[in-house]
Amino acid sequence: NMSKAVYPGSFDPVTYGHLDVIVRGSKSFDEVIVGVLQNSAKSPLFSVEERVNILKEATKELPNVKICAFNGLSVNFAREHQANVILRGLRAITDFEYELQMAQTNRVLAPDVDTVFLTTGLKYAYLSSTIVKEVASFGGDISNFVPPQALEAILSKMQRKPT
Ligand code: COD
Repeated sequence: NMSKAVYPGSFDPVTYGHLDVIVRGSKSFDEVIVGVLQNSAKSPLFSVEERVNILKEATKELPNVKICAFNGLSVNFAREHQANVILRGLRAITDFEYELQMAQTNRVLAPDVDTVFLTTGLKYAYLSSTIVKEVASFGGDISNFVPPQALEAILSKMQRKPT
């Protein structure tokens, strides 16, 4: 009986904080399926295909991690993949209310799917895709925040050459 978790998110783009959750999740579950949300209310910098490709490159050393795009509800995505766990990362108290509300809603929608939280490695706790994009937009160095594949993608999107 395989233990499978889905890890849904926007990943616009993936940061070292997300990767920390993916790597640790891949040690606790037989398989982790990262779900890249397509129908986001936020208008993303990267298309879903770009976000999927960046994640695929950044996780290619992890054999039990798969990357998929998804539409609609996270719980349906979990069920489609026969996963009974939704994996999420908790950075700080500010994440908690939103995450708790989502987990409780998902519990009602799908009582068979549980949400499991990993607390972030302190090294990456402050990171968010939004902050990374802001720093990059002003020409700041983001190489400590995102894996090389995401760095390259951001720089080419913003028409800047790596320094
Ligand atoms: N360290 C650790 N964890 C982190 C870090 C970090 N530095 N940065 C982000 N994370 C965690 C986040 O806390 C989150 O758990 C996950 O990584 C993904 O983060 P994001 O920001 O890329 O993704 P979100 O939060 O925008 O994803 C939202 C969903 C796509 C999961 C949500 O909108 C969703 O499920 N949508 C589908 C519709 C649905 O089912 N809605 C929920 C019903 S209540």
